Amino acid sequence: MKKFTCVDDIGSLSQALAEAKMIKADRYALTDLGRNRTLLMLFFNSSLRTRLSTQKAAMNLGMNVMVLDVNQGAWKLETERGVVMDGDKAEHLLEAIPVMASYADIIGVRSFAGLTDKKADYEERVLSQFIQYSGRPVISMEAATRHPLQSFADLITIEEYKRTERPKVVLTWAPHPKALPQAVPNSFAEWAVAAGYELTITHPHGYELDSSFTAGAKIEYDQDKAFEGADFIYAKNWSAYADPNYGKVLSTDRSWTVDSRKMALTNDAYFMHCLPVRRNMIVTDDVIESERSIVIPEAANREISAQTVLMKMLNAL
Ligand code: AN0
Ligand code: CP
Repeated sequence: MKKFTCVDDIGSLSQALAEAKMIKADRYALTDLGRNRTLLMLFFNSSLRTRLSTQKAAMNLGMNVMVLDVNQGAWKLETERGVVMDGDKAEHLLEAIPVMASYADIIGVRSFAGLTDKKADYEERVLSQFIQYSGRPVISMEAATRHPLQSFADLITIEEYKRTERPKVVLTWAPHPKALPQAVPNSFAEWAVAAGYELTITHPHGYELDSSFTAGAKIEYDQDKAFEGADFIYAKNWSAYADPNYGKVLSTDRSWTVDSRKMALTNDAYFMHCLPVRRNMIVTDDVIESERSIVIPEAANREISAQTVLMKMLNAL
């Protein structure tokens, strides 16, 4: 595997899920595979889970790990070509990428959508430069349009908890005070459809996602109706995708917050969220603390999804 950016990059999804299960059964079975191999993790944005779980996964495989927070301690990097660099950016990606690649065997990159230039975001201008110029396998640790390590962990979790072959999974928008990217919902929709789940997406009018990610899902604007009979509720906020409101917060309507009344409409559904979550905006305290909440095992599976991806990349070096 030369890059891990979307569901297609993983190859056979059922095989990858089987490999993940094997890794979870014994995550220290391959401690020699990554010997003398170095993972460089590069963060343009904050992280708790991705940073720790990916580092842990690499250590489980015997890799060396280097972590760099770009823009905090390292030189600020210019990412656009042709800019006269007379501002605060001291170095260009076009020099920084090959330099960093010379120290690493695999590179992980986190670079969120800027949410101002839709074209630049949806062209994945930062991630694609790493793929093009590093000469190394590249892992998306959440890029502008997708968060594949999260979606893979979400599927590992659903496979562990599902009670029917084809569960009804509901991706629900929920309110948040700040503008967030569409990467997590885009990616979750793409992976859930690829897994063959019955996927319903519910959100207020104006929050339609890019249809290339939601093909195969049912869109239901009535949140209560969407929740009926659900086996899994996957909550997430995102900002508007559709023009002219790209990247904007159109609503903070707390009638969309996931609460116990809504959970009671479901088929005793499990509650999922990628975290970090804002309590009593996205979900009420009682729902996230209930025995149906699986947000902690979901986050724990980030180690497993990362280790599966790293194993595949190491095997292909
Ligand atoms: C980010 C997002 O919504 O994409 C990261 C989620 C994993 N969330 C926040 O910035 C709060
Ligand atoms: N879910 C997730 O990616 O969390 P972090 O932003 O903390 O890495």
